[in-house]
Amino acid sequence: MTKYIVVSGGVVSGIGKGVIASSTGLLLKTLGLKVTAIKIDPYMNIDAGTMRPQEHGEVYVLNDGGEVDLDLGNYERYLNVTLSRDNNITTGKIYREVIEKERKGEYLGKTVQIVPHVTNEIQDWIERVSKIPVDETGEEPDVCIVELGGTVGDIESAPFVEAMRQFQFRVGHDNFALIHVSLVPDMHGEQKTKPTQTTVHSLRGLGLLPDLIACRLLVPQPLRPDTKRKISMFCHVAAEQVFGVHDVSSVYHVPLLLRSQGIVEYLTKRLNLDQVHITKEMYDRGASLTQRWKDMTSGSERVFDTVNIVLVGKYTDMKDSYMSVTKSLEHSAFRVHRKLILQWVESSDLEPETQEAAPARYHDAWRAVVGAGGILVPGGFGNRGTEGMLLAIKYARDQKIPFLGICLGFQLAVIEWCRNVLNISTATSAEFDPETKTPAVIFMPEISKTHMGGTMRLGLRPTVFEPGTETWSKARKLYGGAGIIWERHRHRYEVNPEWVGQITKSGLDFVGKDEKGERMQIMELKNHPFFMGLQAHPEFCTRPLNPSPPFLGFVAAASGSGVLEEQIAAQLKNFVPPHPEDAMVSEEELRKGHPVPHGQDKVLINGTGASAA
Ligand SMILES: *[C@@H]1O[C@H](CO)[C@@H](O)[C@H](O)[C@H]1NC(C)=O
Ligand SMILES: *[C@@H]1O[C@H](CO)[C@@H](O)[C@H](O)[C@H]1NC(C)=O
Ligand SMILES: CC(=O)N[C@H]1CO[C@H](CO)[C@@H](O)[C@@H]1O
Repeated sequence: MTKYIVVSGGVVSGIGKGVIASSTGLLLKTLGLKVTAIKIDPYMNIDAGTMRPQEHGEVYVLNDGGEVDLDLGNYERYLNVTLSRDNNITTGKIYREVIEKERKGEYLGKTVQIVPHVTNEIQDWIERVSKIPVDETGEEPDVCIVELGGTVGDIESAPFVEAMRQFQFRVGHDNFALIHVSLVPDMHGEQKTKPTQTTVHSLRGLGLLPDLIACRLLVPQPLRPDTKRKISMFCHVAAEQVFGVHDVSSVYHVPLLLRSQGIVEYLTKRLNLDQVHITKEMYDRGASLTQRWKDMTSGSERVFDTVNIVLVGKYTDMKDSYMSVTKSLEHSAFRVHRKLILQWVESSDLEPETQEAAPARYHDAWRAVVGAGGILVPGGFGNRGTEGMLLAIKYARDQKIPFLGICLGFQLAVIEWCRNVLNISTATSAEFDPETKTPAVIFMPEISKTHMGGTMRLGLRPTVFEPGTETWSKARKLYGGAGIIWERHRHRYEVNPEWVGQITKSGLDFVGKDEKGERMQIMELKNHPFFMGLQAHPEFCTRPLNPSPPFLGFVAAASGSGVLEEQIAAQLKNFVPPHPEDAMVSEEELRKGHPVPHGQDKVLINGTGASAA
């Protein structure tokens, strides 16, 4: 029987419910349990791809091409699992399912209502998805964390709260626990419990009893014993059921903070976790995870050397849209024992027009770029600000500063090369100028089997390294020397295959291509400390204990001499892909024309996203 831990929120959203939920999952993993996660987003969208990144942060892409909320990224990273688009439930998806059933006559003409039809659909969905294997064991998970987005009491979340109320009886008391995350405001040193009392009160009114109350304090001071007692008393729970989660130096400390307050013991008792069968192998794995996590967090505290990375992008004031990029840099910095100093530069600030309009901004932006240990140009949208990115790339190339280009950043590095090395001054992307006569980057959709016509290239795809690259390519070595690697993609535009000959001849190598050799996927410049670009989004597959290889290489190169060589040697020995075996297909199968993992070719690969590069 699967154990369910529902994590709900009260008072306000955005106080780190996702981190508390994924930290809880991680702690259970250290016991040797197999853990999966489901995120419920109580809004009507069916696909995160259609939402504006300014409003919602990053669009996170899954192996199966699902475009989801950045919270699923949190779970994949903490739990080292591979989730599917079904792990994310929105009101829109549930309603669509119910309406489709109604159209097919499955309700036998009865009146279709929120209760029971929508609430049943929610419960069925959770039960079904919680059983899908998500890790290298290929077995059903033991525990499923269900994070309920929004706050209890919202109109939007009402059907989900009711579904959870019923669900506790469906699966039984021993298999259902609820963690309620609440805010404890700190007003001039006084910790206020009233909001928590109110939200727990309304939770009870809706028929849900909290097993644990996680009190979030947005200050570095821990929850005081008297506050804890007060909450315990007024919320009718034992003191051991009240947890404090104050601000800690990094989110990676949150699991340790929760454990020190006894969450593992509590949940073990409450859910009878000691009766779950755990193999010796899983038990050992859990123990080693505990140790490695501790080493990572305590190691990061003793670090004094810094690595200075400049991210040249758009929406840089919406830092959430680069969540996975930031995480990849963070994980890499952990590995190389450096403190990450990340500076955000709005790319248009680097353009000559800004020099006239806002000279101070222009100079600040350039000062950051010039002082950078490494320059990163991530994925992005549309034309605005691309000239600034091109200037930053040229600077990195000329001045031999480590550079990493992701998706649009990769395409722009190729355009910069065509303009400034091949002297094709009008070289550009068909995305910016559909009429251009000199397209270095063209529209090149993927032909979908299930969908008529071309669609966005979305989801896990292989990259095959060119023969001979094993001797010199940094990218290949960072991936442990593998011949084929797998990363997630999300794009419609590609390097123009007709230009590849002259680009390669002039010295920029495409070391990795798709399985047919038609799409350019990894570029690298020899005679440069580190100059690499990827069409894929490797940031979606980074793990705290297994940083994304290109990011690791980039951060290592930016950390000073010798560090990259050290990391390459370590990767050649130890690199493990973050994907379970069956997410990837063998070389022979690729040759026989299986460009996407089994099962996934049947999935609707329907990019609804905005004009992603
Ligand atoms: C591009 O122009 C530069 C400077 O005029 C010249 O040195 C270089 O050879 C040219 N490159 C090509 C590929 O024509
Ligand atoms: C993470 O998952 C991958 C694939 O499922 C597995 O090969 C790897 O060993 C896991 N890593 C850790 C640290 O558990
Ligand atoms: C099994 C199932 O219901 N899958 C759905 C998950 O959500 C996506 C996107 O809304 C649907 O396309 C699937 O049918």
